Amino acid sequence: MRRGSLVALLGIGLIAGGVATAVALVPTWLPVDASRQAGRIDFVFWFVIAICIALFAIVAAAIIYSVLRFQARPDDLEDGPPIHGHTGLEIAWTTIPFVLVTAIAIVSGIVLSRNDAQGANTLRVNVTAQQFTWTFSYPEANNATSPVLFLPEGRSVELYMRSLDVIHAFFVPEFRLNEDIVPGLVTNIHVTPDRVGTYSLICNELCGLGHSLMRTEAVVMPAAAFDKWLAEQKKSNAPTSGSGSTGAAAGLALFTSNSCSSCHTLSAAKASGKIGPDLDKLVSYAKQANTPLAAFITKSIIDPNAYIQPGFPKNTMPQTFGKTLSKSQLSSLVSFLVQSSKKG
Ligand code: HEC
Ligand SMILES: [Cu+2]
Repeated sequence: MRRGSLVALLGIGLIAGGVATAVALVPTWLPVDASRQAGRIDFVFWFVIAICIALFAIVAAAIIYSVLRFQARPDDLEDGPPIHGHTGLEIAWTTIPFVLVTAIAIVSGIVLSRNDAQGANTLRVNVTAQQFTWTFSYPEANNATSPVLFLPEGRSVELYMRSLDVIHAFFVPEFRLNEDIVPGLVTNIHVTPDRVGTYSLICNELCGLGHSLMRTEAVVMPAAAFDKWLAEQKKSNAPTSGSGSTGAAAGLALFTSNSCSSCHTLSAAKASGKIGPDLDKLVSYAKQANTPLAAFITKSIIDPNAYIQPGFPKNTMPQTFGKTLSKSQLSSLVSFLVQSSKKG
């Protein structure tokens, strides 16, 4: 090959590689990373991207150079010279990809096993996913529950995840972690948060009409603040303190934490969901169904398909509240709805 051709090939390759590198580096493609796992995942990601950019530069150089250099003149009707392969080239283009893919596999394997390695003093959190809400429960705090995932900075956390109905998936982009939650299985995921902040926690598996509403937050707190929070939860959830608070305030909290507000309108809860009936009109719905108000509400929560409000879809309201709400939670939710709908 002539020297000029080599310089041209190299020049085209450098320009193509430079453009690809700029596209990879200049826009901020990824959210901040907020866990030790995220840093490692990003390393694999950039490792693969770097390989891709190099390959792209080589291929682009060969193609662009060939298109320019080996064009046939309009009056050139000759066949091209017969070529019978090139053993050296074939060995090269088999060996190089083999080495690259093996390198990616090794790097990924190391990262995955490091990401799963728990530190000392792992915090366990039980995660319950259901259409269309998240519940996080802390065994270290007498199983206190929270609709938001609170986590300590710098401590190993193992999440044990269950689904009460269909397949969901746990995803926090800033942690770069995603895991399916499958009915009948307990799946788990390990995370060591390392940046204080509030990140969105998303269901990442289409799970029904309310899927896009199945979001909450992962809040990473400084370790001391988290320990304080956990101790408070532990105290207020102590087995001796009875079945928890009841009454309107508790009902309102349950209404929000069970994501009733994402589907229903209710002025007492400042909710404006449109997927289910307007619960400010419960009094007239109960009359229509010919059932006393409290009994109508209770039945509608534990067995939503027993009576379908005309004009609204069946099998959309979660069928699981009868299982997930305790008796006292159900009764405070019902009395809250009775009170607020009588006002409305
Ligand atoms: C994914 C959306 C969704 C969620 C979440 C949801 N509902 Fe519903 N709800 C509906 C739909 C749709 C209906 C109408 C169909 C039916 O009657 O089952 C309904 C019906 C009802 C009814 C009966 C109203 C009537 O006129 O028939 C009550 C009461 C009710 N929901 C209360 C609640 C409460 C309390 C919660 C939270 C614990 C809740 N819903 C959560 C969608 C939802
Ligand atoms: Cu989901």
